[in-house]
Amino acid sequence: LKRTAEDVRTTKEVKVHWFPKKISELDRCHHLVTKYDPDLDQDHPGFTDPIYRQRRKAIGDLAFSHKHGTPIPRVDYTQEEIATWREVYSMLTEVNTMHACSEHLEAFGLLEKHCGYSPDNIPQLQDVSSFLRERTGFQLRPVAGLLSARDFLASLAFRVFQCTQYIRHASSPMYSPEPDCVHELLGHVPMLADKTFAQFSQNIGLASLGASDEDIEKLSTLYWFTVEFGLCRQGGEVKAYGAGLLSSYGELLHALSDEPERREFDPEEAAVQPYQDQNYQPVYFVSESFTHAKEKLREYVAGIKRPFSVRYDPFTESVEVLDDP
Ligand code: TIH
Ligand code: FE2
Repeated sequence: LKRTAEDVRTTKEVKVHWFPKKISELDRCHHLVTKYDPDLDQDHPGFTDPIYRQRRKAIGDLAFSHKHGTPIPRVDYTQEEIATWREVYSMLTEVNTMHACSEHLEAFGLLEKHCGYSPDNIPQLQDVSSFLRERTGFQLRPVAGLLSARDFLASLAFRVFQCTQYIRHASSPMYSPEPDCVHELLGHVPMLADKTFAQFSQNIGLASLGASDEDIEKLSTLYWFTVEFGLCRQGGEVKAYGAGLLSSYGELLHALSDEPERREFDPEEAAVQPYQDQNYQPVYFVSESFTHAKEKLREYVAGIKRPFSVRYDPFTESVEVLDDP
């Protein structure tokens, strides 16, 4: 286990991994995982496209120099980027109308009305962030690529969603192995506008602060099978609420077909289920409702051992650390 000089020491003299205590400390939570970087991954659809790689770098640099509390820079998207967006947008709005959960569809209508969601426009993160803040207190912050699980989950504790700003390669509009603005804006953002879902997301984040590497792995797997690939039951039908489904037309149809296995959501089980991150999932978990999923998550989280507890104070946007007696 890696220890740094900044690891905190609780009064019980147990060393705990460093974690942010106030929202501005998220400026330090930007460690990227490079496995899908178009510069390094030969299978990335943009690997052999120097113009794409250059563009990615320019947009990524905006994120690297971002500081909490400053406006998210606006990106002037090219015609080619808008064409990719348009293609996915038209396909997704069609299939999502049939298969997305009601919370997603409701928020999507509002985003079209207030945030510039349309086939011909890639919405700006700053506008979307302001919208979410009014709805659920969530805000966006730009990130240059796939983040480490620890940093990503930590930001959720503060109702901050780290959000990529570049778009997938034009040759692969229907599926991307890594997050991009299509995935964030069409998959995650509508769900983050729902109060119960926002609380569910923050709870996973709070549970992750200072957690052991093993628990981080379990929480990110749990996140994977809910926030990314979760299904739920509504009006006697199975609907999608996971962002990885709502942003990928190909995987959404796969998830609802006879091919994969669908199981009742149980956090103990989902936390240790092996997952697939290069291709479609072989297993999905179905929840009764978000309220139900949130209750189950609460029970699961209560079983995680930490020598302290945390409480979020929305007035100071900081985490209070309480030593357990
Ligand atoms: N596969 C998703 C898409 O094509 O939109 C993107 C991701 C989901 C989960 C991680 S990246
Ligand atoms: Fe995601």
